[in-house]
Amino acid sequence: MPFTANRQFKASPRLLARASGMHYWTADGRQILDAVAGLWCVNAGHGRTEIAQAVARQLETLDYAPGFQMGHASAFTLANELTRLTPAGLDRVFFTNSGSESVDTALKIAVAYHRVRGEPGRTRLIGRERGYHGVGFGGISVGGIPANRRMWSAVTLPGVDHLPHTHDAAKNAFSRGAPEHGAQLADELERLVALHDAANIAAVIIEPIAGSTGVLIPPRGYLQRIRQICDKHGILLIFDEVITGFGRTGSAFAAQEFGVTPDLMTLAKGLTNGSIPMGAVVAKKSIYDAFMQGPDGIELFHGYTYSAHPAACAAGLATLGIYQQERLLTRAKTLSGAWESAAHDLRSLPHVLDIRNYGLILGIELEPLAGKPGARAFEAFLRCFERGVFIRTTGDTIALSPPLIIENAQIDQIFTTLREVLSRG
Ligand code: PXG
Repeated sequence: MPFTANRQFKASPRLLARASGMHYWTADGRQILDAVAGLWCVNAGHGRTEIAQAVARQLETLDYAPGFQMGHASAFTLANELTRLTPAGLDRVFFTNSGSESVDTALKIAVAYHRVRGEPGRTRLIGRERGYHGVGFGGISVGGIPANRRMWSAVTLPGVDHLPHTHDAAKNAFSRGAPEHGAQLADELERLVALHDAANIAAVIIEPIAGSTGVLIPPRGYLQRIRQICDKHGILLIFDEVITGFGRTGSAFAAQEFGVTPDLMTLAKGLTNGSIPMGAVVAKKSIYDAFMQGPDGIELFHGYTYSAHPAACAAGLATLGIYQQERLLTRAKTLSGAWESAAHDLRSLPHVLDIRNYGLILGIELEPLAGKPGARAFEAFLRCFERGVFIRTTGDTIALSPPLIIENAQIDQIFTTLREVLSRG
């Protein structure tokens, strides 16, 4: 089982059987409010019939279409619809099947881009401590989660450095929205450039808001500064928007929310509302064009059997339609005030070290139990689940990211349940 304590789970399984709107139902019929949107992906809520019907229609019409030297119309339609939402200039799309594949694809495009432009020395990649970029070898190499790297440290990619993470509990605890302190941490990138020479560096990849490692919101001005330094040295900037994309922050993408445009962005999850696996890399046209200058023939030796799978394209098109019709991509802005104040009301409960929020994202960091990291938050997860609310924990941080269709009464239910659970200490 993925990232699961197999023996514990099998001793006491938690099986989901059905989902609709804001809720799951367990195999034994209990209704559970979903405060995580599955795993940060079901942004339009569960069981959307428009998506199910579009997928069914697609499978009956064209079940599979090979993507190598062949195409089908919905792949291009989805790419066009998607790039109506992405920042101006980011209008070339490569489809994958997951966030991990999107990350490895983006890293490969970045390195190849410099090579086709005649700068083959630019191969080094820079990630960040506490970054999560999936589980491919590329992703764990630029990622900064010790447990995800430890077993494979001898076989991660060479030529990778990490910027420091931006979490500064001493200065920024209980920040509402973007924290005040830490923009200067971007200058660490200058240090790496001085050390290696820009002529050897291909790209920097960061999550605008780090999700999996405990909800780390970028300090004010940090992303802008990273962008400036990348521009100064011709380094590509990749935003991993697998979690922050599709309305999570209150804008379609974090790039727009923070006013910083990357050169490449990696997407997945919300692209199909979690219904059919699909990811994408969106690139600036100038990157695409660089590949079109070489000899006629295959320009990028990369792709997947299921790139732009027709069922995933149908799901993606139906999903983007729902986001637009229901104005879901900006709904987090409307709700974030209520979300933020309900969240920060938990501040005085026992063992709460920090509460951090942005859009419809929340991290509540708990004091670890002595000698048992993660155990206190996991206990809270189990108690919330017993009380009918599904939360997610990472280490000792509770991470919430509900579907964007959430109503105020459901926000109340989440925080009332958390209050009961955390009050017990
Ligand atoms: N990048 C980012 C920023 C992610 O959050 C991936 C890449 C990889 O995506 P795939 O589709 O290969 O899993 C992710 C995935 C959690 C959690 O609870 C987060 C993810 C996956 C599972 C659980 O924090 N993010």
